[in-house]
Amino acid sequence: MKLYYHPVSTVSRPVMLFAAESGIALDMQVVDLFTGAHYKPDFQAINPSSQVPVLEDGDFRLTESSAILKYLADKVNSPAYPKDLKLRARVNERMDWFNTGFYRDFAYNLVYPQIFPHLKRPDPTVQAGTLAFGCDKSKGWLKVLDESILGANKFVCGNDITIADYLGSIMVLAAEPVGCDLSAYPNVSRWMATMKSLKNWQAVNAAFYQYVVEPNKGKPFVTLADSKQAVPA
Ligand SMILES: N[C@@H](CCC(=O)N[C@@H](CS)C(=O)NCC(=O)O)C(=O)O
Repeated sequence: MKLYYHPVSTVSRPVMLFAAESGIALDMQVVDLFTGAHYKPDFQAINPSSQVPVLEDGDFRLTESSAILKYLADKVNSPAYPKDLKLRARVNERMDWFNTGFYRDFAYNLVYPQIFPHLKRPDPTVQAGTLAFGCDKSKGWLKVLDESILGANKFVCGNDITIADYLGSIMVLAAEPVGCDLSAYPNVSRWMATMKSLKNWQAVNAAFYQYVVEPNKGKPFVTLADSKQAVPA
């Protein structure tokens, strides 16, 4: 199987991490988002949405990180995507929660407009409003993650790791380039420490640290601390 990816991409890395941890061999094909390779006709023929990741399994092509994780897990019969109807529904629920709730507000309304020039709003008032909105919404999502989703559980669907943990933890890692402190969320911090101890975590996230976290160190950013909402009790 072939994976079109970029090593910095937030939605490529969960697939890379899950594949590495599960011993799934993938033919890795970089699509250089930094030089606009995803807008070239040869890649648009593969994914008209001009995005990574894309999985190819023979003549079957699949986009969307969440769908790719589910496909790969089923392909190797992984316990990280349980077969039981209700356990599986819970994994799907958590993945949708990260993808359509947390990630949208945390990454696209708080972190990315500050570190990726093409996602910065051209009008300073709009930029400030976007960040303030993203900040407040993110605090709400993190409170839910900390208290209701994780609580005393080791992972987001209970005490066994699932593909929802691979997806969600890489999304939460987006906190690091802007220096968002997660210590107000002890269960999130504990879960992230567990995920960071995975054998392949460092290798999979090395380019993200090199090209995104390190160059932004020491710069002034709006962080969760700037939210108008009080820190959750
Ligand atoms: N919903 C898609 C999102 C894919 C996505 O946003 N990929 C980013 C990399 S993190 C990308 O390819 N961006 C290039 C662009 O949109 O210009 C997924 O989960 O796979």
